[in-house]
Amino acid sequence: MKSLIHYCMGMLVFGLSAQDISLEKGLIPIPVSLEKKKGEFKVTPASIIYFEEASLKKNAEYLAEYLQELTGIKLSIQNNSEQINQGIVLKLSEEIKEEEGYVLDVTSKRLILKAKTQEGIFRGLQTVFQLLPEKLETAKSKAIWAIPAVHIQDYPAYVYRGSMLDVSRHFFDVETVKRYIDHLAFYKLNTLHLHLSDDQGWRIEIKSWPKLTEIGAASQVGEGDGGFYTQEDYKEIVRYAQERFITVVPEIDMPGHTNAALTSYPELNCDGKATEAYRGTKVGFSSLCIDKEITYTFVEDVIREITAITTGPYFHIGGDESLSTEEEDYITFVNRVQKLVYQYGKTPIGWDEIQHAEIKPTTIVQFWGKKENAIEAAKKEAKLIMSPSTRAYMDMKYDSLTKLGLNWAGYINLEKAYHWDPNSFLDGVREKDILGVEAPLWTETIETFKDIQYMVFPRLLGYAEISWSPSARRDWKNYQKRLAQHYRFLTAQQINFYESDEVPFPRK
Ligand code: TNX
Repeated sequence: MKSLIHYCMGMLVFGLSAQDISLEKGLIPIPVSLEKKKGEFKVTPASIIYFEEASLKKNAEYLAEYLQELTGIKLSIQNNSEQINQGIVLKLSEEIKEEEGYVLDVTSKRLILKAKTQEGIFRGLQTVFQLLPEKLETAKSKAIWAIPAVHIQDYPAYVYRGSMLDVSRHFFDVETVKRYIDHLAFYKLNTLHLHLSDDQGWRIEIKSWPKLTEIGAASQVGEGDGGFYTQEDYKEIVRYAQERFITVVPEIDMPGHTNAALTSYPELNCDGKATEAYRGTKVGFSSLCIDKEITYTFVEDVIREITAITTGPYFHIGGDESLSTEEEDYITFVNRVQKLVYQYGKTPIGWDEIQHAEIKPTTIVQFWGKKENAIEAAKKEAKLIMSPSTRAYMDMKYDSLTKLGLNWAGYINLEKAYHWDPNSFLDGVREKDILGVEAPLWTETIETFKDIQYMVFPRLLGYAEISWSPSARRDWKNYQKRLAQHYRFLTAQQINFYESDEVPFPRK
């Protein structure tokens, strides 16, 4: 009897999956290659998740927890190094050459996910999640979750695939940042850049300079009390991100965008007087005092304390819009700070203006505004992160009707956000100059997680695809359709997203 019920349910699920999951259409980012096969693999409460090496235990648990969260049913996991011909198998394999690459083989008997690294397995699991129906049957007696039979080979186009969250203009607590990290993970992004300081607020505890958070964290744009991360909070964010193979890039923006520090410590100002807290949205009015030695003691302390609790290889020094710093002073400052970052064992990243200084070929330049800066940086052999404000700024309004956001870089609808190629975006910047792509979310107008989601979804999916999928696989028309299919995940996850008319979303 039971097997009859299973059989009927199976038919039902199969019937659903046949029209619901037209494979490629729902997958974002689109895989490098995908071959549909006959049949489907049925996950049931009795399915076992086998992992062949102990190092894959976390990935096996992650898969089990993901399913448990959706269904309440926990599959068992098992370390087993023998050849397994049934069930779900996670396996490290030398055959796969790309660090984050994976191969997924689904037949009616077995789902096997192979990768060179744990990271690759984690990326592949996101594909598995997107192949599952968005709503899973949760009654234990009926639970069968079907995954269509398929052979997928996949790896990323760029090693750096990120998003920036500005926690300075408005502060977002640890829980919110974790939810943001979950969103990034689902789309195979691997970097979270946190903009931790700006004129409006200093957001990370520095033990040797306690007033930065006693005074400098109390403000934000408009109303509200601001806030900050203790070093323990920050470590928790780094740990949570790391579990998802996401690197946190901390940014301390300097020498401009430093009013919060200048309010906290009078001695950092050239005239020795503390500035007033700032809750507006103007840019370019503040500067650390370039000629004072204490400035460099301060910067070194900050770099030392933050790098000590940052596991990733980068430290972002900002360097944008230092409009009240003389050019010569700016260069002196960036040269010194660049050296400090290397001294503490990290690779510096800076906004594109830093190319005016004597940057090393290993220093990374984040292009946002001036193409001449990007071209010069490439000439100096520095690698670029592509974040063109006219395409990749998620704080830009979608169109004139968008309530949140700004429009100084223009409106960015979904097509504009998706339909560009980093490798040919700037004459003079070639593929080999590019480390990756990052989509920043500045938060002058963004106050809540719902606001974040509205500006990010669905544009973020486009950036994820640009940074993961090869350009030959990217196509706006096909993407529109897949995005419409993907609607099922956006709604199932209760994401507050922008229902653009550019996409044939199913109407409720
Ligand atoms: C420019 S882009 C800035 C930020 C603002 C943003 C608003 C860049 C490196 N600096 O300070 O928040 O515009 O869109």
